[in-house]
Amino acid sequence: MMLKPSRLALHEVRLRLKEPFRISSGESWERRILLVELSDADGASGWAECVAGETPHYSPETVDTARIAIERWIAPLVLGRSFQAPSDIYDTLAATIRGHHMARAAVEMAAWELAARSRSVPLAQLLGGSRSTVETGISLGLQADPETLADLATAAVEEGYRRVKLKIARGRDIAFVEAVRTTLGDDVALSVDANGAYTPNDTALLRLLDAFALVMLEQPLAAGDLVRHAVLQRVIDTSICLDESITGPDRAADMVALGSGRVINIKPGRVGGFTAARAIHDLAAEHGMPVWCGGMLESGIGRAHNVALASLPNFLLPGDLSPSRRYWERDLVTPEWTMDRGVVAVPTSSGMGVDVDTEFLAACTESSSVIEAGDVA
Ligand code: OSB
Ligand code: MG
Repeated sequence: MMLKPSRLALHEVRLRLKEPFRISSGESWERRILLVELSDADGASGWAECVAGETPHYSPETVDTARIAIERWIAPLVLGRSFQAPSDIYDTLAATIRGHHMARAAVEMAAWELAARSRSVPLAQLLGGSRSTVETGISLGLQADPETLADLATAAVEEGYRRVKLKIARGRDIAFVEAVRTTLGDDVALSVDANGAYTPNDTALLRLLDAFALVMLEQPLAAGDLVRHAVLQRVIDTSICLDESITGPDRAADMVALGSGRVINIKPGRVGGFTAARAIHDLAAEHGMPVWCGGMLESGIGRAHNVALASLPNFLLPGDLSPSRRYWERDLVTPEWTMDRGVVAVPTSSGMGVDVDTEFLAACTESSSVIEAGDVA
């Protein structure tokens, strides 16, 4: 079945998180969320969420750069053309545009959703998913003191989360992790995420984390530091997981070749979309390397895409897939995402499995623009 996108609508939505979320590289509260609605001439449409942030703290891309990239360079390559499959859109964009992975991913993932809806199959099935539920972990932001963090971690375990991830930063590391491990006991799966806060000079400090039986240490060094991560992995016991470093299948292959870590956090929106996410998943599986699905404080639209991807077989560790009510007073989709005893159900209805609440979306929309095939011919 051919894919022929003819119209792309961008909706920028403002949605305030229930509380600020702090990581080592910055804080997020008032989210600006860029949504892509891709339609074909038959009137079918697919949705996706761009995971670029408001500021270039996590990655060089932002909501503003993504909008420019989509309007000027990506939409003209996609609208009015025919593609055999969504992966052809990935190939076209990858061959023509350097960088802008998050902007490219938003359009590619909307094409996957459009393809799933057109064929009346669940997105998870189209992607090759094999599970009906996905285990969920929580990512806890930086807190002022270890006791507050330990209380939040305790509450998360009581809610049913299958893994607790703590954000760490310079000066908010060892004592914080120790307090949480002591409070939770040894049976809870615990991990930490530094978002690139450290350098090789911190190796002695990072080795102290080996005492806490962590499932993994996520992104201790900067995104470009694949070689330095490999050196670090040789001298610490804790498995390194890479997030920011893995911008596509090429970087995943480099990680495997260099030994820069043992686990990959796959966020489809970071790696250029589902085609790349699946390639990384397959490569990791070939090397016996577990992967899991991270989050980017998405609305229920981005979450739907993450849940669909996380249903693939080598997603062996719980994902950062908290339910809607953890982040939002009201989500942009119906039904909202829920978690039952630490698992999220993979939708079985067509497409991403949830519907955009168009009335609420309109109420939250700051600006929209539409690009049609004719505009770019
Ligand atoms: O590093 O995984 C990260 C949020 C924003 C930017 C980067 C990260 C995160 C999270 C939150 O950890 C995950 C979520 O619950 O969406
Ligand atoms: Mg991370």
